[in-house]
Amino acid sequence: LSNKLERTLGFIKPDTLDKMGDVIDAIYQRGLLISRMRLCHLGQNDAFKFYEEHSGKSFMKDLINYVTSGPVLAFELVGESAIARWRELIGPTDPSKARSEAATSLRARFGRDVTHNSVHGSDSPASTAREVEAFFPSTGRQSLPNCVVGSGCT
Ligand code: DGI
Repeated sequence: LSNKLERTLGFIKPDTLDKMGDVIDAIYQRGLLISRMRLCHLGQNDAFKFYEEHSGKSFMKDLINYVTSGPVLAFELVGESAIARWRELIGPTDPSKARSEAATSLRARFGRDVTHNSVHGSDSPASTAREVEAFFPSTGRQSLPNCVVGSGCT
């Protein structure tokens, strides 16, 4: 590992957990490493807080229903330019756009539509910091209190 490491936060959305192996393989092939991982079933409040920048948008309800429909597999990735590399690997938000512009991306391969787009990735250092803290809270801080799968794991 070089010393110019960056981290980012990603997760596999509920309907794509059966592609966990393919996603992990793509992460490895892209030269990124998984430093922390957690299976977590988000509650409505957790999901709303995570996506609060989109509150009021027309797609918010569908988004919350989707990401709370089952467990997500969240991970912290490390590597050089990890944020940009992971965003590139996941592809455009809309899988149909991904299929025409980035056919090998994860959203092109596994996304169904713009709501059900299979994976998440932080888009900036600021969102990375906030999102890593949401899934992997610092000692003593309670986060995602409604997370019912994987809570209490060490
Ligand atoms: O960073 P992204 O996940 O690529 O996109 P984002 O942060 O702008 O939006 C978060 C999620 O919200 C995205 O993964 C899917 C959903 N979303 C965004 N824009 C639309 C949308 N869903 C629908 N149905 N329509 C949209 O225009």
